[in-house]
Amino acid sequence: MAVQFDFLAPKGWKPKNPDKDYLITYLDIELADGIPDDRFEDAAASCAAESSTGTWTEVYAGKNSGVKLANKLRAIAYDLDPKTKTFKIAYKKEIFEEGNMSGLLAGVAGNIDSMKMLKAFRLLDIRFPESLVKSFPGPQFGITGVREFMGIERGPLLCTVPKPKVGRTAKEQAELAKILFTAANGEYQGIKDDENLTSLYFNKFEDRCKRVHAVQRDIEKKTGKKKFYLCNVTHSDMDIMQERAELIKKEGGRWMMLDVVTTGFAAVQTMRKHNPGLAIHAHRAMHGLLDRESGPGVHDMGEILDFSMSMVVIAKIMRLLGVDSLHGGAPKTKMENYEEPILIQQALQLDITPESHITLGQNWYGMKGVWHVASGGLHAGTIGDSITQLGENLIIQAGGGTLGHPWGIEAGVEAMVQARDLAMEKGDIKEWIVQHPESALAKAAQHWGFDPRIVY
Ligand code: CAP
Ligand code: MG
Repeated sequence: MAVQFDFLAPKGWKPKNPDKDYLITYLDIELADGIPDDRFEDAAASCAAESSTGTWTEVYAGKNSGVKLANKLRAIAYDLDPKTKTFKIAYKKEIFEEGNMSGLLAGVAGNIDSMKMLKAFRLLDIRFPESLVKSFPGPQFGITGVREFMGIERGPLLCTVPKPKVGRTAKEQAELAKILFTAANGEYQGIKDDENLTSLYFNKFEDRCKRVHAVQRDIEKKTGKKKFYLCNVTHSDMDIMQERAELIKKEGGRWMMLDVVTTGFAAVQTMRKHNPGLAIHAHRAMHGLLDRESGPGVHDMGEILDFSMSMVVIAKIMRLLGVDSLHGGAPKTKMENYEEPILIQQALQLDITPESHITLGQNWYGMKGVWHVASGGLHAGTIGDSITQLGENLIIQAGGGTLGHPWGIEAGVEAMVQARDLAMEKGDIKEWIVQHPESALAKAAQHWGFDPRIVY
């Protein structure tokens, strides 16, 4: 119950100059069983109260109570839609500390997702005002900076995660890197650690980092073609992560990989701050515990069942905190997408992200764009859709889809390169296969088809 201050806007009210003075959130809720629909306004006002300056009961309002400022800084619920139970909350920007994402989220997504009044809650989007956008570092390299150090002007970058996920020794992983970097006339760019490969007894971080980067340096020298290794520094000890990042730099690496959800927002911002000059690849392992919504209405404001925040919100946060690439979902992956991947791509890459029926849009004031990573059950028969739908500033990752090619690893690499180049030329894959029946791509399509193989 929102009390003491008025947290509900009059009908039709909209914030003036939102991008100058307000942070806006967009929420979708379901009222708890037994709470009648006519309490929706109260629920919206309570969300505004509990996430800004209010609480459940009237409190002392006399001398030194802070009530005057609390009233001035109170958040306002507006744009209420009783049919879809969606609404927006406008927060005065002064209620947030600039450059502090953890503090900000403790407000806008802190307690309200635990209120008894609700049985489901989804933070659909956050629109950040100019001052807050500019208070965060953003990507150090981004799309343009990575294209520069890779020496690649156009087209997606292709890479592979060794599969099995873990099991290779550091030496064996370096040998795989050699194959990936030399097959298909060296037209393949990268190798990536899996999200759960850190420093294990049979594959120590230091050993792996040295061996794979030695292969990278050697092949770059021989071929003149730049390669990349998304080397996983993930650890719950920030000092160890920093040491690992500095070893990558010392070994001539250009990227570090971070499991950004399991390490957390503070870790991402701190690694960006003390970055020894590496691009940051963000893996989102465990994001499903934050953004999974199993309700039928996740795409169209229908009924929701869970407590979650959208992947659009996570993508915006990661762009602000300064990652250079982020897994964002893609068409035809083995993983579930709760928002259309195009919405993630637009939040990661455009200078003006447009609004949509479930998002608020965003002005990025020139902040660099982030590579969208398409990954998860992809293979040469399906990557074309990612390029067609999401554009060319993509890192396309295929682990099983490359290493599982029936003719072997080199053929897997070749098929991926053929599929990428064909999609860049807007060619028709089925027609191309008819004309090239003996190709690695034809074999891949014969083996996996043109759709994702949903195995789990
Ligand atoms: C893909 C992957 C990636 C997922 C992450 C895996 O392997 O290495 O971690 O794609 O999901 O472990 O499953 P395959 P998302 O290429 O062999 O499927 O990109 O959705 O965050
Ligand atoms: Mg993985």
